[in-house]
Amino acid sequence: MIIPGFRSLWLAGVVALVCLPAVSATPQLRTSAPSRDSAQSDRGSAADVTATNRPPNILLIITDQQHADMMSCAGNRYLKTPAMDSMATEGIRFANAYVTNPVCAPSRISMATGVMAGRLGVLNNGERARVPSEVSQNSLGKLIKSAGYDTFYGGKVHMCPELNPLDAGYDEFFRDQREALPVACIEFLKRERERPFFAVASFINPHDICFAYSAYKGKSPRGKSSVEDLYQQALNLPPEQLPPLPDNFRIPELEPDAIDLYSKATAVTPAGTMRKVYDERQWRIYRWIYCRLTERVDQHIGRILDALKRSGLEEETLIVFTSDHGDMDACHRLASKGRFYEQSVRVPLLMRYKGTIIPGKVDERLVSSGLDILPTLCSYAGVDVPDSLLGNSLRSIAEGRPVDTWREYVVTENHTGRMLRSRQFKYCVYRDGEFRESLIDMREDPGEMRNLAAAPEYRDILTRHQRYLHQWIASTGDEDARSFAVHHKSGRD
Ligand SMILES: [Ca+2]
Repeated sequence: MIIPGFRSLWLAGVVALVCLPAVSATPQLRTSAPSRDSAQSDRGSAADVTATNRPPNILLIITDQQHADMMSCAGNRYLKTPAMDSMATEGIRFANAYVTNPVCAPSRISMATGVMAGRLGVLNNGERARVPSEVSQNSLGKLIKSAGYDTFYGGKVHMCPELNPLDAGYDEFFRDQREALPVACIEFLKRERERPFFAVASFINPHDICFAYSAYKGKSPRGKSSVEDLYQQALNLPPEQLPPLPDNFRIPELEPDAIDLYSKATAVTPAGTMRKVYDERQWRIYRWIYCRLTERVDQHIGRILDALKRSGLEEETLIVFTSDHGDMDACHRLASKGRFYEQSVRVPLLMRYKGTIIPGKVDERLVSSGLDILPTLCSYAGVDVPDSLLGNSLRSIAEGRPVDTWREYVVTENHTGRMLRSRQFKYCVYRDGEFRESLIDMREDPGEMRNLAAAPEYRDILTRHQRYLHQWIASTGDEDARSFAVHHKSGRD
């Protein structure tokens, strides 16, 4: 719902600014938003919209298949990502941002709607979403457009017809998702305009890592991928120039059966086959290629950031950066996505808005990229979101205001099962297999090597997490999960 009179208020503000003496039209006009007590209360913030407080431009940058640690600023020593690092240095990095589903279409549908894609009938790529009009009419592009923005969508979409950019609030749609995308995005954001802009730059890489197995097999990768060249380069490198194997390279004991059950031998990246046939060198080559592809997309992002700076728009533009899911990156001898392991479900999430968002902060709270990005952007645009949405705006946290309450857990879903991440533990339950549950102590075992689900001393913690999942099912209408969730037995806690 649009805040009544909102558009005319900020347009009036633009006029007022033009009429003010030059000395008044300086950045100090951008006042801090009023203090709020909880993240819930900064969903759609009418209070922020004053005649002198025009909402910022918004740039949402999305990469494809980049896990949270694929940035130098997250401590990765095997690649250099200066553009991403600059956003982290000048803004906030959410270190525990989880996708709602670790594959493309459902994750992106969530980001575009703020809704768990499973409730729209999509738990895996290839499933057709059923998007009711109350959801599509309140999707990200439409909401931000309703706040009076000029809107642009560039690059990868991969959602459903109802959310095709030109039908979902975007004035313009540019299809290229590689080298031409920064150029088109820069051309859009530099245009003279009276309204603020909202631009989405949705890059394909480092998703081309999907073709590494084709290169290994000597098959030509599809499309415009240059992974074959990278693979040949890597073959000629001395071993010390390849990243080492990850600390959690081993397959965990008591790994739930579903991990192998859902590995298709016919997939472009046949993770189950690679688990068996890749030797250690091949895994290190895989990691090297993944680093280079991530650096490539970082360069594209850097071009956009440079143009923003040169255009003098940096101070009035909010940037949010994330990815749709990660890649297993050789951890547990796995490639690709679709798992509930950290490398698959945890993604980068950076926000920069100079002068407003605290620079250099790292926040550890549990964030859901699919649920929280939409209310966050709407808060900055000054537009209300439907009360039914589960997500929280990240604005108060990003701006350093006290947040009294925050979620106890985030849930990631897919066709194989559910993952529930609490502050200390990660609980997973799968639909199929003899051995269907895992419980990991993420504080003690961040590499997810020890499944505690069958350990008697963790029985109460397991029960508590089973109960959390039942709470989630009841409160979100996740009837699919009810069919396979484990019924908790009475425990002490
Ligand atoms: Ca993807």
